[in-house]
Amino acid sequence: VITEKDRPLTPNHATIKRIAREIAEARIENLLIVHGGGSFGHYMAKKYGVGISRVRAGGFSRIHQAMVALNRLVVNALISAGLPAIEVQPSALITMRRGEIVEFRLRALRQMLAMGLVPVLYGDIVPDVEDGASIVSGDKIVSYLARELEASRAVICVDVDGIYTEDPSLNPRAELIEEFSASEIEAKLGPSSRIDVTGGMINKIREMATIVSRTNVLIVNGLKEGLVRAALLGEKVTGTRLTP
Ligand code: IP8
Repeated sequence: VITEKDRPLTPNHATIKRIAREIAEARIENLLIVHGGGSFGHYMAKKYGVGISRVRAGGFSRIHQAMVALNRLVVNALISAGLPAIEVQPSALITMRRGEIVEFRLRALRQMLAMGLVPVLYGDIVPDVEDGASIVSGDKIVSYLARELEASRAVICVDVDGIYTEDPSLNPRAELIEEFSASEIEAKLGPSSRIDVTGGMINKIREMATIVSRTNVLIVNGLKEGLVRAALLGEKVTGTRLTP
């Protein structure tokens, strides 16, 4: 949503600005934002190695720096929209083992939330005690934080209307599923069509499936004006509600 995914290192400035405004208008308390890699992180991860193990330090640095560049655009847009947003660097807080989070230092984050700040995290490349480095997806960060911080709601913003019966960019007859039971994932979902080193829609749902029992998860189209705002406000919107 926030980048042109087929064009390397190309942000979608207008959309970033509009979504920042919508988030600010919803006036949510205890808000935390996580964004993905788009044509910044995924492009660089592909360039320097996918499923990275023992990645060269130079690649680690460049993949991270691409994410910092994208994050800066997001944070600046949020601040311009009036939110007290602050970048929080995942690679400084998270340690993984074989691609799973084994440590996530949360103290500063909890304190920021208590002070009314809006932390903005992102998918990142992080140290991995087995593999040297791993990519942590924004989705994994969302599910981890939703669990630890006991989030009541997660609004997931994507470039389609929600979960479909098939990939809508490949099959125009794909139908939107308004309520999707997380237990049906493996039977119903196929892979994404575009570059996504962390697994596209199916991995997004797999991650969210781990939190649906206590967190309301709603997937909406961030490219359509007003949906993010409405979803944050708890209004009824077109999208997919995830159920246990
Ligand atoms: O788009 C991936 O984050 P995602 C971040 O949330 C990198 O999967 C560095 C590829």
